[in-house]
Amino acid sequence: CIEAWYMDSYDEDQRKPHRLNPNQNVSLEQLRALGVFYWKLNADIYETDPELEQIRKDQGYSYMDIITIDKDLLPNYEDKLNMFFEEHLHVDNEIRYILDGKAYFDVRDKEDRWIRIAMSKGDLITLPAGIYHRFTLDESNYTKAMRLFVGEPVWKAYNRPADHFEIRQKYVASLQGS
Ligand code: KMT
Ligand code: NI
Repeated sequence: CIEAWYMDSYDEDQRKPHRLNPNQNVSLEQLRALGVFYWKLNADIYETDPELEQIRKDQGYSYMDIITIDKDLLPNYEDKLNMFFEEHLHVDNEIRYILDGKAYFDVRDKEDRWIRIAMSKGDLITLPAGIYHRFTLDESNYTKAMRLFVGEPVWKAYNRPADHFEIRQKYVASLQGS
């Protein structure tokens, strides 16, 4: 299962865990209340996995590609990592399935505090459209991830502040009472 926790506020080295002291974990239930959903799959068989097929069918994830985030394999590695770590939102859900390696997805909670979600092989996560988030590698500096999308992919990221976006207002409204 994934582990998630509230982050400290130190700026140095984004690849470190940045846990609070004492640590404050965040449950899957708390993540669900933010619209973040999680599946555990068998990444060894991702090419033929019927469970993945079922999720893609149920959720309409018609598009998929694979991104390898590695200094020697990804063009413009540093620029891309810097971009991914800028706090941003998308007008569509962000769906990522970790096939190998590790990574952190950070999401803002209702009180605007950072939650760090530690993803490793076999973890599939969906971040709702309109949530402020960011992405980083951890200290192992490598991940391979499947990107899924409903229809033609739109990777456009809007850096914070993007509060005037309709999707942001819709997302914030969806948090009421959850
Ligand atoms: C995003 O928009 O935050 C990303 O695409 C993160 C990198 S994909 C593993
Ligand atoms: Ni994103």
